[in-house]
Amino acid sequence: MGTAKKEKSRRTREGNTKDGNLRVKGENFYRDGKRVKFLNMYTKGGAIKNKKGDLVRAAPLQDTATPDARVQPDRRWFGNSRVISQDALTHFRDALGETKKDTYQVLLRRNKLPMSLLDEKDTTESPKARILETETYAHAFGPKAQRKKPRVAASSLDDLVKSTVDDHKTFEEKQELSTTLGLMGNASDEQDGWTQVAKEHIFSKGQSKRIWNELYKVIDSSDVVIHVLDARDPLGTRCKSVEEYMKNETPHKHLIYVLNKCDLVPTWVAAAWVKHLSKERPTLAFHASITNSFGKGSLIQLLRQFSQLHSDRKQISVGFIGYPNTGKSSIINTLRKKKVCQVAPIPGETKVWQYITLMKRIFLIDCPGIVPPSSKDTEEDILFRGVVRVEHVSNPEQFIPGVLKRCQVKHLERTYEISGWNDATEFIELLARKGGRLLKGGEPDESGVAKQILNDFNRGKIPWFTFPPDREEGPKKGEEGAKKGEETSGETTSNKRKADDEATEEVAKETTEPKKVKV
Ligand SMILES: Nc1nc2c(ncn2[C@@H]2O[C@H](COP(=O)(O)OP(=O)(O)OP(=O)(O)O)[C@@H](O)[C@H]2O)c(=O)[nH]1
Ligand SMILES: [Mg+2]
Repeated sequence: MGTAKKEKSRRTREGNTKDGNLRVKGENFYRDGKRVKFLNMYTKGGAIKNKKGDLVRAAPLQDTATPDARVQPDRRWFGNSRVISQDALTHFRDALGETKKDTYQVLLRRNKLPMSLLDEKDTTESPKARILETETYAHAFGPKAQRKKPRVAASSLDDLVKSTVDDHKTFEEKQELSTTLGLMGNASDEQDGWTQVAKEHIFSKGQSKRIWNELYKVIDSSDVVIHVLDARDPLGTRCKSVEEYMKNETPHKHLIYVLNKCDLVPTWVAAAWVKHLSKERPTLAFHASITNSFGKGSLIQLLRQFSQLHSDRKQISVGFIGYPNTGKSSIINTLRKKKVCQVAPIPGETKVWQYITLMKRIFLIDCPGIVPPSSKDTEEDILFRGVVRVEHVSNPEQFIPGVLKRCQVKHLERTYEISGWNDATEFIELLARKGGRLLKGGEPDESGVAKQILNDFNRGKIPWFTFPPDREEGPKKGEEGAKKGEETSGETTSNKRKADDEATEEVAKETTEPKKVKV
């Protein structure tokens, strides 16, 4: 203890420079001036009144008189305000809108701009669109009606019908999305206490609250979200509601598509799907395999670019989301070139989210498969997306006509080496006889064989794919060669695979000690 000066120099000497009361001899070092004032507010802070009860001095913060305040004239007060003309603002808004729409451009440092002022408001939400506010009921109808002619945007009846149909479609889409968005994990297509079709419990897999919570955790922690799609049915395995959620709630996160299992479809199909999906988001074709992958180099390159975009951050996290069994964990294993995540040909293999280090600055997050609840999807749709474990399906033979419809006869003949069936029952019987799967009395084991077929279908043993939009007729001229390759991804891939291997080596160099954190 000593004088303030001495005490201060002692503290500097000892490296204890944090602010606080200096303990000076003879002074009250428990309370400083600020604290004393604060405490006085409690003890002496009441209003002072005279004998008659008139207010002499109001309590702190209760004074109604405006204090004499004067703003010091200083040009700095006006330094930051900028005025721009309406034209310039419109031009800026247009340019901003374009950039935001373009998925290949990224808007950086959003929080430096007054985004809410610059965003164009959605016109459908504006009060002008609400008819009763612009034109009251009494104005249009009744004895005092003043309206001569209704204002209709369409010029002809056909136009009106078309716009009504369009409106209805958008309304239905919006409603469909809002049910899935609102409940996310609270799935039930029950309306007014009754359900249209009693769905088996297994067809609601991937919709539980627990899974959605995992999804939210992954989205919250990621800067880049990779939506993994199955190349055989990209639109079926797209989670529209999650995309919508991300567009509204987390517009600053990057969402990209990866079309996995490209080895199971002809090259022209994969190329057409990539072209189609690229209109909406950056899309990459991928084949997940530790030894013989495709598209790995481009994916790593893309992730590098993202990490460079956010060079101010210490690291970026990349989340993998999508339907169960689309190969999310397999892609992570491919990128790391070793088995870091559990992979299985059954849906629901990944149960909880999981962090994996790819490079010093890039982390990957594996997410369990999700299935957005939809009232439109039939059990067949859900089953053929590989969401359900086939062994739990009761009466699997009811889905075999669906398999026959989706697959070409020649592919089925080649896979099972049988021919000459007319319908699903005959097909199952032929197969059962060939494989010797018979029950007592020579009856074919229908359900066992049907389960086998469904498994083969989902695991890619039977070739099938959905046609890309506008390409139902098959490959174009230049793509014929690719079609010969059918089940492989064609010749061009071999060159690219070389590039992939180079990228792998780079990752191997950069990867730090494998660090796997299970949360
Ligand atoms: N042919 C082929 N099969 C693949 C490919 N990627 C993954 N698979 C297979 O698909 C199955 C499912 O892969 P997973 O990585 O477990 O899928 P997931 O998306 O993690 O599934 P969940 O954890 O259930 O959500 C495995 O049997 C993989 O071998 C691919 O590119 N081509
Ligand atoms: Mg997984």
